[in-house]
Amino acid sequence: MPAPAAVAVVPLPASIETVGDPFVLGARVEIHVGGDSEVARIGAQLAEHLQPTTEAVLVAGTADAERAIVLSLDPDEGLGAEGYHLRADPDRLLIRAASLAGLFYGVQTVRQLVRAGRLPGVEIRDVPRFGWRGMMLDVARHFFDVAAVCRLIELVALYKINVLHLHLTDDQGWRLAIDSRPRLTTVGAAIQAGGGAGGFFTQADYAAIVAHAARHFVTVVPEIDLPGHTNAALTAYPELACDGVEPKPYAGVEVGFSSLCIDRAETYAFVDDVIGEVAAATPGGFVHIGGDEALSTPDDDYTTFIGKVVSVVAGHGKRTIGWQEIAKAPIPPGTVVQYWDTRDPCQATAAVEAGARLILSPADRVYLDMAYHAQWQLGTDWAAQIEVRDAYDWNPATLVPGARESDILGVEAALWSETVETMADVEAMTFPRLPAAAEVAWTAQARRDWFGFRDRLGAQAVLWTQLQVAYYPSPQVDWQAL
Ligand code: TNX
Repeated sequence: MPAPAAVAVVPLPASIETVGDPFVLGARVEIHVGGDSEVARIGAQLAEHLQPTTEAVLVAGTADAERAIVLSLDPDEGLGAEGYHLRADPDRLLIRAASLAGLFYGVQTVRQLVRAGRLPGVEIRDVPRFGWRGMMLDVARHFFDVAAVCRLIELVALYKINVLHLHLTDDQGWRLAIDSRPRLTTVGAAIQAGGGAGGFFTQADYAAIVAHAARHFVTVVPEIDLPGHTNAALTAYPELACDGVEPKPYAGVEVGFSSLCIDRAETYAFVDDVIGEVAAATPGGFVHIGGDEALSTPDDDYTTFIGKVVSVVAGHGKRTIGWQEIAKAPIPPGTVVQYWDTRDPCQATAAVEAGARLILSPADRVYLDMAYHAQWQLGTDWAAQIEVRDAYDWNPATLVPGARESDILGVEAALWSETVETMADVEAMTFPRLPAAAEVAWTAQARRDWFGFRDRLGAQAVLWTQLQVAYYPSPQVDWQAL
């Protein structure tokens, strides 16, 4: 068994040096937060994480004290919009950043560094490779409630994930209440895959998720999947189907059989109402329109429809994201295309040529619904079996022919929920592969290697045990808590 990594931070920071003796927390420690109430809030989050081993007390201002933790916002610190500088000496633990996000990330690093009441003496300067470090959760096939989503936000924020993409609608269910179209959830949310009772978020629930995400520096990206994956919407409003026939609720897991009717004014009134409410409820800059697997929408109709929907999104003040298929339509520069189907990289190349930027979600690397191995009970393996090393060992810069580093917004791991029913299922599929994807997104390629990652990952089990995360103890890793 290899020696446990002394400084086991995931994702690996941009630079890290050992500088001397550790910072010992002791029974009581002060956290100095200056005068900014937002910094104080981040300090309070740190204090909470240090419980119950250390009583951490917040001190406004920057009084000089022995053995204090100091959080300080400094516009001149550099390291960009998300970077931070951390230094642990015997008498001081200093976190400085130009932004609140940077301070928050410094705190996440501290959570991973504290072992047995102390932090090793280190100096870290850290900055991410990509600005988009996402996790997608499908709440449509199986529904996950506010508490589950909030717990997931907390767990992924520890790995500096900054986007939560919610796949809110699909054939099996529509999961977000839309005031102007109430039947979407009074009718369209009744069931879920397998036929059990469904569920949905009220707008207040959604606001609670957005607020919880914001406290963890996570932006929520809502996805309304159009024009396919719409059986649930059609059960609620059959007039949106070309044949006008009300379909049955769908409890299976096939894709590609449903479509909105493309050349009806009513369809665009519907899209405008829905996107308008979703945009108004979402502070983030993006709305995801799906666009995937519209196999029963004729090609011409599909391109017409996507072009119109992109304008609708822009009309509500947001930028469009769509799955890679939207690159078949003329998309304006500035559109974001999410690459998933590695059998068809040309769509992503075409998207880049059209001036779009890419989010990389290669299904054979970061689809968290893929099984780990042949005996694994959950998930599927249409793209691959994905062990943690597979999720780690790839380079975003060489994935899509013709896409340069600057064409890539970042990386997003996606958890589809056809087979994933409980929070324990979510956690087993997400951990440890999400931290692998997070490091792919955060850490420069030249600094990454599997063996170093493996040892730092093994140390995360200490935290996961405390947090009662139902992770998959991959045999590729020596787990420290086992
Ligand atoms: C493909 S990826 C889908 C989803 C499925 C997933 C299952 C994508 C954009 N569409 O509808 O849930 O595969 O792995």
